[in-house]
Amino acid sequence: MKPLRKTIVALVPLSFLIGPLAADLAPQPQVIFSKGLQGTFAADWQGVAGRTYFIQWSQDLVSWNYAPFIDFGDGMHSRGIESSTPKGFFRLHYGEFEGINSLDDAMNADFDADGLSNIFEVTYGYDPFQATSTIDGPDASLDPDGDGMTNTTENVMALNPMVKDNPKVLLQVTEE
Ligand SMILES: [Ca+2]
Ligand SMILES: [Ca+2]
Ligand SMILES: [Ca+2]
Repeated sequence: MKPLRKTIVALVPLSFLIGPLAADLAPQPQVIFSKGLQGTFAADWQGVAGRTYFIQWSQDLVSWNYAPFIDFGDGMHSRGIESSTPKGFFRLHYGEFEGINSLDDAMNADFDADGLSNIFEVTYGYDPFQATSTIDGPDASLDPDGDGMTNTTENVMALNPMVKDNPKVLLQVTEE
């Protein structure tokens, strides 16, 4: 019989507040993190009406990344998180924001006003609360796939900024 995986995962059920109304917020029920099969984890928590939720993960408790989804509102929220690393920390990041009344609002909003929607940022590894969240420069002006279209353009055109899917490049004609 094979020994159990030596993977050690520290689950940090931290919750913390963001947003201007933090002082007046209702208590946030604790997140239940549980270990699933094959390096997956489940996060379950009771939502509070009007609240926007993110999950962050970290390998060192210093640098935090956003999981690629956003949740909103009351009811039970359940998310499976895949982890390819031997050790990970997770925490819930939430807040209540003016004008955010639905999941669509939360996904389409641009909390850091950098020109990229929240859902675009968390999907592609940027921080929705920082305009410059990597050492490479402002999130909006980066072009990680090198197709000549900045993240702003990829976001507006609903393209994948990590794949060279720029139709202009595909149809490029060289004049002689
Ligand atoms: Ca943004
Ligand atoms: Ca950003
Ligand atoms: Ca690009």
